[in-house]
Amino acid sequence: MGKGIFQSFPYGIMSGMQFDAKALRLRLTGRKIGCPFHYRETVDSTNRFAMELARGGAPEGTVVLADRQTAGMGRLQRVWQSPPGCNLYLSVILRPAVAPSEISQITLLAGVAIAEAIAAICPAGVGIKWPNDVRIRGRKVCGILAEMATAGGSSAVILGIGLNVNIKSENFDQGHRDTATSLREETGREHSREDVAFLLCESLESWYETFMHAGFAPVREEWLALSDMQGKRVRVLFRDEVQEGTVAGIDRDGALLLADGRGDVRRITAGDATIEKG
Ligand code: BT5
Repeated sequence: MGKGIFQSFPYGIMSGMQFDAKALRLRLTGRKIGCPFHYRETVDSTNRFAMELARGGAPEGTVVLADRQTAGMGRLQRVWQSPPGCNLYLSVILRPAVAPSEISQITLLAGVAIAEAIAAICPAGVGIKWPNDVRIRGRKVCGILAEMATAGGSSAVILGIGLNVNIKSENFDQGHRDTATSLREETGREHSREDVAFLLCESLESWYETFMHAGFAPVREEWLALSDMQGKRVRVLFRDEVQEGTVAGIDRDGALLLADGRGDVRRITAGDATIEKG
């Protein structure tokens, strides 16, 4: 076999295939999430791109999707590994009537919607870890980054989603190779990124409508059913502070509830949670 395709796209067999943005745009036409649809082969960050569109007045439901990001972002300036030809990097513009303090509800809503979409492809082992990870068998398959965009008198939530679809485990960066996974690794086969993206948009649309009509309560209920943290001992690190306890659920606003074993329950609104083994 000559060199070429596998050298320039080392991420999977279908990696040489271009993303069929035209076909996906057609399927999303007329839907609430995914119309309008913007595709770029390369961007620095779809969240940054979507933020610009939102400030320019782009409507709710606008989706930006890229084949590759050169500066994909996690929380707290962390890097989201975003190689070309294998995964999904997308951002959705939403304009819900929620206060900035309630933005975490959108992150949890997205977690539920994504977990359900992924479970349709990979039925076993899908779970959610507070606040923004969707995992399969305890490994991170998807990260979520919700940010607020304000311009003039109006505001928007930029919901960023990075989902590992066809990346092989050996191609993950060293720092998260042992904690990350992809749909391909979990199911033993490649998946059409266009199909997965469509499924995601559909599931997000359905949960967002539920949220707008019935509020956070149904999201919270489903989140608890999908969470793989309930009743487990966790450590939550935020800046230099560590909080430990047993997960007693999430509050009405999305805060994590940690029981300390002496009858006190603390509310945690931000941080990185590690589930203790055993
Ligand atoms: C997140 O941050 O999990 C949010 C990631 C959001 C990425 C999307 S992609 C589309 C949109 N545009 C953007 O620029 N961002 C959003 P956090 O919880 O801080 O997790 C970041 C950590 O996850 C990193 O420090 C690594 O340890 C690990 N990581 C990085 N890339 C990964 C990947 N592709 N798969 C699994 N883990 C990864």
